[in-house]
Amino acid sequence: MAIERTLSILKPDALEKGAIGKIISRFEHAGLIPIAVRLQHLSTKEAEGFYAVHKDRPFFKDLVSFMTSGPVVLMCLEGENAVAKNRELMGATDPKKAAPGTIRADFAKSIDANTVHGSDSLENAKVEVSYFFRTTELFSYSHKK
Ligand code: IDP
Ligand code: MG
Repeated sequence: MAIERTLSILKPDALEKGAIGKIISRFEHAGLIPIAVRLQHLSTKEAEGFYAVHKDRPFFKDLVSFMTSGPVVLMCLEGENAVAKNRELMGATDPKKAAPGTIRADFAKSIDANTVHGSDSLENAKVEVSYFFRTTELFSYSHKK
């Protein structure tokens, strides 16, 4: 398996629940290392641009409105198989369908407010990480045993 980088976003509901630390702790325990972390309140333009692939979906407006309703935590996670591992920890998009023990099963209350975003492929991860971070803002390091 290769070392990959993926984009993680803790959505506004994660911050409102006071769950930043708990969620990041799950990533760290799984060997997904935050190599860039930033709190940001997305503008409508930024959220629309980020979710441009969904622009024709019926939920697009609600998604943008939710993602701009409060600050988010933007993170680049690095580790073995990071893209798939992050998706596994997140659980299914609809928290009602998310496997027990996943972040969405434990924290999310609806498909709109589903607590976390994670890139869905290595290709998209590269695009999404560079949407929010310059390469000079990524600081690689390892966990020592
Ligand atoms: P993902 O976040 O699990 O990758 P996507 O299909 O990429 O799911 O959708 C992006 C986001 O759009 C979801 O996280 C969710 O917040 C929202 N979304 C997706 N499908 C629906 C829906 O059917 N109704 C309302 N919101 C949705
Ligand atoms: Mg997605």
